[in-house]
Amino acid sequence: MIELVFATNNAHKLEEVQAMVGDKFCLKSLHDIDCQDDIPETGITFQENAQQKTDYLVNKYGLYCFGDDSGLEIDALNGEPGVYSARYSGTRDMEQNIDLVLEKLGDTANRTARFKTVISLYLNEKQLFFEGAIEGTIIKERKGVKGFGYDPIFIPNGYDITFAEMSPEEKNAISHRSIAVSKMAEYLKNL
Ligand code: ITT
Repeated sequence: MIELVFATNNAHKLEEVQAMVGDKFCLKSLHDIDCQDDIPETGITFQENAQQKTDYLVNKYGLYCFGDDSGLEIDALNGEPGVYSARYSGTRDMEQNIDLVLEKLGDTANRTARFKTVISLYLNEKQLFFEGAIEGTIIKERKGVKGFGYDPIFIPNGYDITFAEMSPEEKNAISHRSIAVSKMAEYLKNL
């Protein structure tokens, strides 16, 4: 088995990705390798932030690893909140972050947006990136209570319900994160 560190402390994410990459790889979390550092995320693109995570682990521990960064890009806001998705309003409070998005959009007719994930993988002395995106629109009021983040205001194209109205299975089948993870899993399986 090849050990691969996933730059996350989210046990749920780790379990989900482990199931997708199969038993050729044994995934470890930051907790598993005793890394309690606050890994910098200062890039201006998802790719830069994802790579900062793997660069950090490679430099400090010399381990094979991957890390991801995600967020919401709204066209009428020039791609914001983008890499600032988690703290758009200056806090991590998602009520305030969503309020700010809705306030900035106001009655704007152009409400197209996408969720994006970029994964950086460092394995066998190679640096690779995998990207996933899902297009949709931002509605004017929150709908649904499932999921997290901006899910209550995002309707993916081809659907008439928000991510927050979908079951986790339904969302995971089409989400930006699962698209990026599937691409990485496909690459790892064919190694
Ligand atoms: P880690 O970096 O510690 O994993 P994070 O909260 O920064 O946690 P992400 O980089 O995956 O997580 O995403 C950044 C923000 O983008 C996240 O806090 C949400 O506000 C938003 N976001 C990402 N994926 C989302 C999704 O599937 N649904 C709703 N919002 C999402």
